[in-house]
Amino acid sequence: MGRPSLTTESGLVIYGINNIFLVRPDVGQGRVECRIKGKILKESEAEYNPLTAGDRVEFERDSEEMGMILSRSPRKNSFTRWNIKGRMPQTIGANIDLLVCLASPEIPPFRPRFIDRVLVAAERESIPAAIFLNKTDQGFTDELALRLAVYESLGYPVFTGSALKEGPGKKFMEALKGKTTLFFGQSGVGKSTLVNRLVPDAAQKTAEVSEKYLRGRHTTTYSILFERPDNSALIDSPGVRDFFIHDISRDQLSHCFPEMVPYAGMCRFNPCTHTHEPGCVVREAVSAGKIHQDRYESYSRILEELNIS
Ligand SMILES: Nc1nc2c(ncn2[C@@H]2O[C@H](COP(=O)(O)OP(=O)(O)OP(=O)(O)O)[C@@H](O)[C@H]2O)c(=O)[nH]1
Ligand SMILES: [Mg+2]
Ligand SMILES: [Zn+2]
Repeated sequence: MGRPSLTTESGLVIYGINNIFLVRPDVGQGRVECRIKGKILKESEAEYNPLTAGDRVEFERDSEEMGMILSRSPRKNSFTRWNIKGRMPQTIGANIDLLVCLASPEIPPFRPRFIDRVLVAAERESIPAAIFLNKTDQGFTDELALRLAVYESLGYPVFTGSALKEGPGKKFMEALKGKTTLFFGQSGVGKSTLVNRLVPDAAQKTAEVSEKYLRGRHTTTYSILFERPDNSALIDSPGVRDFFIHDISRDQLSHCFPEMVPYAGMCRFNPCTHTHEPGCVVREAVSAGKIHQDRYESYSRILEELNIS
């Protein structure tokens, strides 16, 4: 058994922790544990974590199971979370075909404001987004149904189900086919439970939501990709408590609200922040009930934050 020759291979990043990256080679079986050759990738010099689940890389092996990453292939897109007011960016998935924002009705509580932020971030990256309301066994009120209908009317598919009890349903499974889907959401909404349901040998850790605070326990700590036999892949990601919108300009923000897009450039002032300016067609649309008040409220709050940061 000699040392394998140094040929360049390509592969898919399954996860990265502490600068060790697990790569699934495109050709052949198994997994290769890789480090980055020369410690820094030129494609990612300014980034907090250079590689994440879903990235495609070129690597060379120094043994059957160990190797060195030479480069990162250009990304179609990537999804980054900025917690603590934009001070700690973390890329949690790359080359995503669908972002599913998971939510739950009660434990943890349903937070449309949080969902709106995630949708804005997805729009910004042009990543198609959908909502999965999990834990329907914990209750499903008419009010919640109405709130979800708003998202559906905006073109975001809405799925409901229970990862733990009856499963996610056929419609959801159809939507995942052939795609790389990122599961994202507050801690404790059931992302890992859903992954375990859909990938029988995933064995992702799950943990009960704190009864006292109705918050999850941040059980998943790094993004990890699972491939399914139907040519789809799922990325489980670490849950967050808050989600901040960061590197987006104030003018750009309304482009990330699909219901505001038809009014682009129609206000008396241009640019218009759609907050106080006279002759603002967006605010007229809110008053006329064409834009949902609550979505407008999310817009205003994010804009306010962008002013401060
Ligand atoms: N009743 C009910 N409980 C669920 C359902 N799905 C998940 N849970 C429970 O919710 C808790 C949190 O689930 P996890 O899968 O760990 O949540 P997560 O979103 O991965 O959380 P983080 O990894 O912290 O982001 C666990 O106790 C699960 O058993 C469901 O459909 N119904
Ligand atoms: Mg989890
Ligand atoms: Zn306006």
